[in-house]
Amino acid sequence: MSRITLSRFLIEQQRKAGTLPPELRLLIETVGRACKAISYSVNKGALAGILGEAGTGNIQGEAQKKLDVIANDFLLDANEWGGSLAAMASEEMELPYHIPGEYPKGEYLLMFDPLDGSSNIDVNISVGTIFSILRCPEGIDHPTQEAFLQPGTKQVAAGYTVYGPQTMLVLTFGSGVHGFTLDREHGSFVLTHSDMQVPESTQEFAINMSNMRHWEAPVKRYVDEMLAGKTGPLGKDYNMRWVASMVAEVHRIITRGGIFMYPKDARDPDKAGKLRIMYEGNPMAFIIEQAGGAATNGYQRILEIQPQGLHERIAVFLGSKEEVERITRYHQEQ
Ligand code: P6P
Repeated sequence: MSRITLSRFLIEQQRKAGTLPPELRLLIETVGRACKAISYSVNKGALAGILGEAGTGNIQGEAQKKLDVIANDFLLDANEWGGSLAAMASEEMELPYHIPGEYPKGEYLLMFDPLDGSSNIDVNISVGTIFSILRCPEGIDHPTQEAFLQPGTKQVAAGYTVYGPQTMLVLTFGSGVHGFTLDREHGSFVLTHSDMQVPESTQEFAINMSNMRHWEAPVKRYVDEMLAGKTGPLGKDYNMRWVASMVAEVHRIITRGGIFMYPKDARDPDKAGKLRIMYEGNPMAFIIEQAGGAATNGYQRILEIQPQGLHERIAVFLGSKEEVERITRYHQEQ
């Protein structure tokens, strides 16, 4: 069977009536190229002297790792000149990045978390890049953050690249979810997982249990029922995972099922949760829903939430439909 590279897949999707406009295809290919460069750097690690702290902080008030900054720069450098974008926004930057005057602008807005889970880098555990693509509202030549503040249902494409034992790019533009594995010998992403589907039921959950004393009642009820196992109300035993890398959790869930939870908790009552809606919640929710799963903030679909700020945080419950529906019901019943 001939190998279908990312470029070939996207060109063939573009040929199908209206599934992928040329400019969007080019943009996705460019993001893929930037992720390849990030993968090569992540894989070099200490050999390239790029582990450890950068000595700088980001808008989130987090200490940046050297690779956070490198990954962010790769994505900016790869995408600023192509002519597809009106602007970019990143977890690592307070304000949107405007396309330099010497380059043409395009109709899309690109948002990304350049290296999610970066606390795992120095201990050699999987990390990833998450990206989300919106259309820039008509008539806006100099997009401020307001242009980005669109609900997740407006996304035209989203994806992540997980830098694990394999480097995999997983992508949707509204016609299902497709996975590509990086072939380092040829330097190309090759289609290896067509039309990925999240199993509707599961026996595996992912949450940081050390925060249990801070959870709200519906989350405590839900997790207690799973911990009760076969003799409990759910009548089955569950297993638990926590990688502290959302991209790795989501990839496991889209591959074999599960539920990922990062709830609001009492540690910081003013925060709706830890994860950011624009470049973590929305892209992952789009991917999971396109793969037949569900994604809510405990009360509503994440994709329907109207964001109020570029770095707004939300609670996230996503994965196998049966489980997300149950914990969402518990929130609604309280
Ligand atoms: P905690 C990584 O920092 C991240 O944003 C997600 O990738 C991950 O799921 C979560 O935070 C881990 O958070 O509180 O367990 O370290």
